[in-house]
Amino acid sequence: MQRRVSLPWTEQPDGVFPSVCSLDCPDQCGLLVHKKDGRIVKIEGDPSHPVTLGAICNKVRHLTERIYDPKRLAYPLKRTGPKGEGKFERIGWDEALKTIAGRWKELIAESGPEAILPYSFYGNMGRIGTEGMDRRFFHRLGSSELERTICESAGTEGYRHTMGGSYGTDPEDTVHAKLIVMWGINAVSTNMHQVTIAEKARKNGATVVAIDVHRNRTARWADWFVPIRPGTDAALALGMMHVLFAEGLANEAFLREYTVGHEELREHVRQYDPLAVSAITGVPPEDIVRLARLYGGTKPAFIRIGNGPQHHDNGGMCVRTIACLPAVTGSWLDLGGGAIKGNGGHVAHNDKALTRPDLRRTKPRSVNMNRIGSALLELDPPIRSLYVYNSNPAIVAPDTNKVREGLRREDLFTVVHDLFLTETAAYADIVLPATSSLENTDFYHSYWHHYVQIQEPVIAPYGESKSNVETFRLLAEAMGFEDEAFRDTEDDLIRQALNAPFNPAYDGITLELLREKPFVKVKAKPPLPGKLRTPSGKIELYSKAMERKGLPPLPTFVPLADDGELPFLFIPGPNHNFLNSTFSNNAKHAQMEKSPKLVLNELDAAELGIADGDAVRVWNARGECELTASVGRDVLRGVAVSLGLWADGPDGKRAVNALTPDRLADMGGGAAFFSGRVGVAKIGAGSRRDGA
Ligand SMILES: Nc1nc2c(c(=O)[nH]1)N[C@H]1C(S)=C(S)[C@@H](COP(=O)(O)OP(=O)(O)OC[C@H]3O[C@@H](n4cnc5c(=O)[nH]c(N)nc54)[C@H](O)[C@@H]3O)O[C@H]1N2
Ligand SMILES: Nc1nc2c(c(=O)[nH]1)N[C@H]1C(S)=C(S)[C@@H](COP(=O)(O)OP(=O)(O)OC[C@H]3O[C@@H](n4cnc5c(=O)[nH]c(N)nc54)[C@H](O)[C@@H]3O)O[C@H]1N2
Ligand code: SF4
Ligand SMILES: [Mo]
Repeated sequence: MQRRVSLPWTEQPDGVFPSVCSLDCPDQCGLLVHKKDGRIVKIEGDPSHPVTLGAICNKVRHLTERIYDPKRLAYPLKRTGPKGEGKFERIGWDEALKTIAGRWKELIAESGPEAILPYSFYGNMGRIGTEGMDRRFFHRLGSSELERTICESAGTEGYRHTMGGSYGTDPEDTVHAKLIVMWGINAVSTNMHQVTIAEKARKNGATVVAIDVHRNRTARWADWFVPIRPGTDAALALGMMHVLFAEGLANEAFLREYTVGHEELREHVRQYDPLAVSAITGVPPEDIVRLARLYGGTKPAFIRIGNGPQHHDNGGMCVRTIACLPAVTGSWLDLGGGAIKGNGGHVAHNDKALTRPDLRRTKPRSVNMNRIGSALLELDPPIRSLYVYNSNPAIVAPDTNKVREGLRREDLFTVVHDLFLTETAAYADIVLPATSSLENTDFYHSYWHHYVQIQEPVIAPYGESKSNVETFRLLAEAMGFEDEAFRDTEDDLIRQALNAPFNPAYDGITLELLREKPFVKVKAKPPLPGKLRTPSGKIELYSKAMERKGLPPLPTFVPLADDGELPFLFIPGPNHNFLNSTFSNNAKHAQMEKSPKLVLNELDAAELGIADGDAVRVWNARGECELTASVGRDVLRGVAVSLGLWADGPDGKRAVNALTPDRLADMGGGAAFFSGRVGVAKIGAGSRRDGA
């Protein structure tokens, strides 16, 4: 297998091609794509990848079925029926581009470019197609700007207040950990190689603890599962700090040298004694003490912080607080200790060169993607056109009934660029077909491990589909934009991204090197010892920056917002066999996942007359959906967990975001998917629909 070949890969009928998984998953696995007679026949892990080592998930093992799914879009479409119904007819790219550019020119003449809004996320993590040519285009257009906050932004901001940015432990080092805490992360499903590494550490005597609201796959695999009430993790972390300080397990030398505010913190956590914390979290006081002793007494201790605690009203503060724990024990200085929330800072490329904010002439209004429904329905002056790519907001955004009401607006001109006719695309005026990542050139880096990689096209574009980069180039041309920025080739864009003088981790990494070596590790340094990018240069246990923003300067437990009186806190998380809504429309993956479940405590279920396997209606004032009850002891009372962002069923009742609030979290404009309340009833048992 060679990377340098005489023919482009697309023109070689047979071979095995090193590739990279493009999905929004921390592992960013190295892949080997097998091609026979011009078609991909098999996708497997690349054993030479230093972190992912040839193991990949089932989702991507079956990716070929998605790439050649007969439902895949092969040409542009124009809507012929009512919005949402999904009736379209085939058109050519010329007509599609002319229609879009024509309509946009009219809208700009009437209302200015801010009437147009892009909406995108990371359906494909390739940087030049997802935060490159697209951003250039919308900067030059002068459109409203989208705040891309749907995933990790509350936690990222919370972590930044403590640690100065997305810098954590190198996951490869965590094999040396003797305690691994999976905190609100379902790593068996969502970060499988962290589990592989933890498994090796466990063979060397490490203990694995899972702190979660659900006895999920990760909790079952862990040595100790600590169930906690949703949204109360900050209290647990503060209770652990209480014990660490009280029992002399705090690392005083580390606190003096590397932190600010430790004296204030020591005083502040006195109030979080195990009894008080137990009342908030539901974790028994003796378990709080045991957990703190285990954490303070084991070296190295590593915490993998997941998305669970931060998809709440108080998510930023929760993550900031958990991130203070390694500072109290000084575990940052132990090889494999510390924490990972996200490691994007280590691999930060030259974003300015890629996105070209200088192409924008005026400061735009900005729209938080978590409020897309309200934005479409309420903004004044209104959004008159929406361009969606790399995302499926009709399924993934909070409060989807509101989102769909917005998408139904007759006066909204909507364009969707995707591989499939998604639930969102069903509302589009024009649908454009997108290539899969294996049909594109792009540049990838993980937000967990420290490797960068490029993808080169393995197969020719499916039908008439086009990549994001090419589509935005064509749109620029149709709009009459003559800037050089739109003439850059894929290779130019990658070179510009790699030329990042502010990040020495990229020194010596060139496109040529990436063409020769499939995986290159950036030269990242551990966050400590050294100077952090916080205002003080140290870990900020007390944050003046937060104080200035009106936030509590010390880590603090803040209860969830009031979401009404319904009995259950609803936690609609992702599932094992889909990647957000991706794969939910592919028969193989839906079959592997079986049915959309609602996990209930057996005592709650008994009170409601619900048995395992019953169809249940879940509702609140925002909407309703129908799921299958999974009854047992996997959640605490008053908690209902659903798994996966399912495509609408025939009756359209499986979309859990019909129930989620579009409130913004405490930091970063983040989403609060997991802070909504619902009622649950058995279907067919005179089910109540109060609150609906
Ligand atoms: N198979 C698969 N892998 C994925 C994805 C997918 O959809 N499917 N999505 C990808 C993406 S985009 C992301 S961001 C990551 C997300 O992956 P993770 O970081 O694992 O985040 P979630 O799965 O959202 O939530 C993790 C866990 O948090 C728990 N949880 C919810 N609320 C709380 C709480 O208040 N406290 C605690 N302690 N736990 C809580 C949930 O029960 C869940 O088990 O996974 C990526 N990988
Ligand atoms: N209830 C609930 N809602 C959630 C979450 C949750 O845990 N619970 N998780 C949230 C999180 S963490 C995230 S990250 C978001 C993710 O939400 P999205 O980013 O919307 O993720 P997907 O549902 O995977 O949709 C990605 C879409 O991009 C398309 N796509 C893939 N590659 C390309 C390409 O190269 N070009 C174009 N034009 N399109 C492409 C795919 O076909 C797919 O339709 O969902 C959020 N929503
Ligand atoms: S989805 Fe994640 S685990 Fe699966 S192949 Fe892609 S990067 Fe690897
Ligand atoms: Mo995400």
